[in-house]
Amino acid sequence: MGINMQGKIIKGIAGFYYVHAKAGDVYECKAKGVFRNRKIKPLVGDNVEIEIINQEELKGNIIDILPRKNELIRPASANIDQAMVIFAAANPQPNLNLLDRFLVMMDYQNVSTIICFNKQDLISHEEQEEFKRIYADCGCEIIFTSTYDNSGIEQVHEILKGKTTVLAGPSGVGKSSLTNIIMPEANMETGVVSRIGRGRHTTRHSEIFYVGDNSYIMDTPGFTSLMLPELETETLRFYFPEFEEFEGTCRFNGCVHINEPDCSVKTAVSAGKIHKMRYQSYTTMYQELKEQKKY
Ligand SMILES: Nc1nc2c(ncn2[C@@H]2O[C@H](COP(=O)(O)OP(=O)(O)OP(=O)(O)O)[C@@H](O)[C@H]2O)c(=O)[nH]1
Ligand SMILES: [Mg+2]
Ligand SMILES: [Zn+2]
Repeated sequence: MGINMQGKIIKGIAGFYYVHAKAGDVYECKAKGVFRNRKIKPLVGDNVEIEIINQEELKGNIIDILPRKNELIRPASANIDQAMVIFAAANPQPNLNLLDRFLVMMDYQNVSTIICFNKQDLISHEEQEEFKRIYADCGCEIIFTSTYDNSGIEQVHEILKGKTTVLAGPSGVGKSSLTNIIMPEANMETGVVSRIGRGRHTTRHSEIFYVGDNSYIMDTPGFTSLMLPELETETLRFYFPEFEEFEGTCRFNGCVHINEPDCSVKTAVSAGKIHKMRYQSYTTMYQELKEQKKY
């Protein structure tokens, strides 16, 4: 029998799992059949026990998965402390509805999220202030970065400290560029934004990097769309912290703030107390959930 070791799965490609062992080596591992029988699939981020088959070639078998702190469906991962969702402030123009979906998705999975608008160098002060206004009461911290002039990078380091953070966002927004700055050794391929706004050296699998100080980041492939979690239409509103202070003050009990008369949320939107972009995202998602329910 070989030697056993503990480590963390940093990526999984084509049936192989790459396990970063405590001593620093990365072992190429297969998962033993036991997992398949027990219907458990190892996830990126899992802390595992491996049995070393070949120390020279750094090959091993995963023989146990240690208890998970949590498990995310999207992006598939385990033991995640927080997410940083990255959108470009411009080029490509941010799809805020997609961003809002991500916030719902993460909140649903009980993971707190930091919103990062990268490519700050491309926008004016006024445009930046508008993003701040939109997300002022969404319950997430919001930061602005540029990998071109390094603005906001100190703040990113601060946020990552001691945590495992998923970096997620659409393609071409600078996730890999940020990963490179935070951790130059990662040497991720970054892409030129093509006509359709997709990075050429697009990231194809999730990978975790140790960035020192007990901190890990997970670079993930860009997404272009996001399914909403299976929510009841009546509960969607609780994923918008902006609505909270008005909850219970509408004319109707259980008002979902869509078509009801004397709705204090709608009044707050008209008065500019709730940003209309956020409310618009809400109504779009609400309609979508309603459509889904019909089938
Ligand atoms: N202007 C500007 N461009 C940036 C910035 N950060 C990254 N870029 C450029 O944006 C393009 C895409 O960057 P990537 O880091 O590959 O983006 P990504 O999010 O990893 O993309 P995927 O891997 O496809 O998901 C590259 O051409 C970068 O040079 C920034 O702060 N400002
Ligand atoms: Mg990338
Ligand atoms: Zn209402």
